[in-house]
Amino acid sequence: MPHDMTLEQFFSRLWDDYTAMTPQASRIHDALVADGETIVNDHVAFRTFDRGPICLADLEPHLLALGYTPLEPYDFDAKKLRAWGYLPPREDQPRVFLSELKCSELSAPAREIIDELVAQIDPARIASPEVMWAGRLWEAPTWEAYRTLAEESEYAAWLSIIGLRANHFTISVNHLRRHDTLEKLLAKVESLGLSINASGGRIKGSPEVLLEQASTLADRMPFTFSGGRVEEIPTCYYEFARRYPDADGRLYQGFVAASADRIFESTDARPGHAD
Ligand code: OOG
Ligand code: NI
Repeated sequence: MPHDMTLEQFFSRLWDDYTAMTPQASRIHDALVADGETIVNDHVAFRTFDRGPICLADLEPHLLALGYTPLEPYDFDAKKLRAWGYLPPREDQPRVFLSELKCSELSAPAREIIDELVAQIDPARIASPEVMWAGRLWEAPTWEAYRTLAEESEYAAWLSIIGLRANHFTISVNHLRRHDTLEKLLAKVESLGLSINASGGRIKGSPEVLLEQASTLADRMPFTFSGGRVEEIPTCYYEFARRYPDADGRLYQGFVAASADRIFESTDARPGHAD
């Protein structure tokens, strides 16, 4: 799927869409820049359903066309998710984490709701890399359908209303000068009045697993469901990551499944109430 979008154009468009959904990200970004920091992205993440034409294998060609290399797969049994990590063609560009929901593991009613959403997708939309920030490719679901999905999968419910876009960008703590530990950075984020995802602890991972991560709780905005009901829903969040060198002195490049499992919960409708 060759296309002529440069990496810079891709991430600039992705960032614009993301910050429109996630005003807290601009606030954090700008506050750090005001402190003299240079922001480098560690990674960005996308979510999708494992259903054509938007399953992981259908979206991956856009990453490959940008020069990305698949690194390794991850599995999240309890959350019914699988994912791949990708390495960028240049070190100054973000890694990518792309996950998909294993729809066949949901109940028949939940599967039917997802099938109805996915059936509305115009397959022509998938041909352009812009699909990666296309948002919903289907009509808004009803509140009842959203709740049915949420009972089985917060991820499914979130995806049904937010659609395809970066669900977070991640600041590389390694590249910060003043806020050079997760705790210092989290204190700064909290000083802006923003909340941290505490599921599994504020800081997930450790130097021993070569990766420490933390994230905000997703921003919230009113959403009009099909039928007219308006409810406040979680949108997207910001993540912070600090990588450590391995035994060969090479900075760890992968993700850590046990930590990722908790970071997913940054978009839970009722944070802290997850399984
Ligand atoms: C992805 C959660 C996992 C990480 O860095 O491990 C993750 C998501 O919320 O879709 O971002
Ligand atoms: Ni992440």
